[in-house]
Amino acid sequence: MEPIVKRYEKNPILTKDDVPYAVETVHNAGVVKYGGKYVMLFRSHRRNGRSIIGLAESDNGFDFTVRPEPFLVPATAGPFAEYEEFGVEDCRICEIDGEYLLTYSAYSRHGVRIGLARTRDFDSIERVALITQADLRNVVIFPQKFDGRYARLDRPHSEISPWAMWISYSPDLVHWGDSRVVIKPVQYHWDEMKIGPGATPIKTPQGWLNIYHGVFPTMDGSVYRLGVALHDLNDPAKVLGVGDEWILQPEDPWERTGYVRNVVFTCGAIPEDDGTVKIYWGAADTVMCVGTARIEELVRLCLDNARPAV
Ligand code: M1P
Repeated sequence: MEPIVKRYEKNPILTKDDVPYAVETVHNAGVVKYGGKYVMLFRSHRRNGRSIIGLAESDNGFDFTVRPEPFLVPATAGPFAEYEEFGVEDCRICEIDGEYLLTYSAYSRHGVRIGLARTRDFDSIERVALITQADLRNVVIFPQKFDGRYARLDRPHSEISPWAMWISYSPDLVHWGDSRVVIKPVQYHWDEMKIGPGATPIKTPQGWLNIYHGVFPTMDGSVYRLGVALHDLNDPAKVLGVGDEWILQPEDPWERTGYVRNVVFTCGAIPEDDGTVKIYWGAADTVMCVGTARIEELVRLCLDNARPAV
């Protein structure tokens, strides 16, 4: 049977050997199309174990060239510095009103929270606000406003309700609220331990396609896989379906071993005019990979074979 996600035959597409400065990993990249090119903001561990964000560009979405200097490194002055001390990670990119909004994990002795920055040209970058408290990761912003408000999927955690997906809204990108839970892990299911928003949601005629990660605990450690959910076009808090089956799991050697074994983790996907989507994923927190899927098929998975959302 044909896989849902067809892996690119030349994976991995980006490794530390492609980076012209010292890093140990290349993974968990947000991707967007800008100025006719694919722009990738990837995470790298430095040898002190802390992460920075680099930028790579491509004409075809497969062959990327890394810029000589990192794109986003922890702030050393100003209000962000205290919260980025341990590194910046897992950047997502959302284009809205001609602006590219970047949401990234900011790590510090106070925990992990989300920083929001913006750029119009991928040369200069402006930090806007820290938009969550600790400990909250994996924020993706919808590339459209709803009744004048920005909307985001995020991933809080509590002992009572572990690592579920929530939605929150904002009038100005700084103040967020009206939060509601939208999708929870399902017991003894491939995503039973935790789930988290992955790629920036993709608009389809049937709804917003949300490609997310789910984690299953085993005696051999956790396994990170990817799945899909569909949200209502006008009311993204309404989930139309969550696909029962994963769409991608660690299988290639570079997905099964590395900095963290058995991980496929997405922060970005690009819909194409031919009805396919390029899904980008970090493999074993070490290298970047890409594969293609048919958007219609991913939507059908959500609608025809759904598991409960909450
Ligand atoms: O090592 C796998 C992933 O673990 C964390 O993801 P999450 O908290 O969402 O499960 C993050 O550290 C992520 O960067 C990493 O890829």
